Amino acid sequence: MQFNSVNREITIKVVYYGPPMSGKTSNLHAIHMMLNDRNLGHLTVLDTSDDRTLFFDLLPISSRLRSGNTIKLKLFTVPGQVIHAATRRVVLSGADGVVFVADGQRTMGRLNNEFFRGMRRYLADNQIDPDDTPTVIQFNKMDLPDVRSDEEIEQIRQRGVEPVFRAVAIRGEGVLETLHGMLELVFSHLNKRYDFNRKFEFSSEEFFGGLFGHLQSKGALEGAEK
Ligand SMILES: Nc1nc2c(ncn2[C@@H]2O[C@H](COP(=O)(O)OP(=O)(O)OP(=O)(O)O)[C@@H](O)[C@H]2O)c(=O)[nH]1
Ligand SMILES: [Mg+2]
Repeated sequence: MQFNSVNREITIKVVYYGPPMSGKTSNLHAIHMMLNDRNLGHLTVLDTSDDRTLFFDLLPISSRLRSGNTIKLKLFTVPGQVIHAATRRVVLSGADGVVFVADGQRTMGRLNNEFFRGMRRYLADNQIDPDDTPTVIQFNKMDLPDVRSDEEIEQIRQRGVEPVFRAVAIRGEGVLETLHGMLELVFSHLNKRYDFNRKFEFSSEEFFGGLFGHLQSKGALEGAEK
């Protein structure tokens, strides 16, 4: 987290991390489609001609609070291709939270695990304690055949400490729920660590209402509290 006292802007960095082609960039596209224009900045996608992320993608989202402070979320993705390992490490620097986008297909289990371990190692390389970093897991591509069953996902949820979400990012399903879950963790973490709510006159009702309120009224975020 960074606080700029001149323009009273609090910047929070969230990184979408995961194996190749798991749908990290698709999450950002879906968020860009669904959130209010007034909150959204420019979506920067740095990819190759075949849509593989080359360095990172970035979507800034901002929300101005009644207190006069502005919360600026910077959502980044890492490139999943094996050759871009060094870039993944750089993109994780300064991360306040990680959305781990796993590929829900059964054949991808080993790669998901490998990337999850890599993500923890790279956080540590950046002097960030992986055990003290808000992390949520999203199983994406759940529309495909031979994906993990509900029971398997439930077992994964019970074995770990991270909240787990299911998604079909290309249809936007589960994407905002995942983001909402991530931000809840990030804010409670910042609050514990820095007494964030009091110092910045932060109210999660105000923040989440401003960002997601128009969707809740449409029912698009049903189940987000789970
Ligand atoms: N069927 C299905 N395809 C998806 C889904 N999400 C993403 N895809 C497809 O999977 C491919 C990769 O998606 P990206 O979002 O570019 O994946 P990425 O994780 O950013 O990939 P890298 O940047 O190369 O690591 C694209 O062809 C997407 O259309 C999904 O939920 N279901
Ligand atoms: Mg990508």
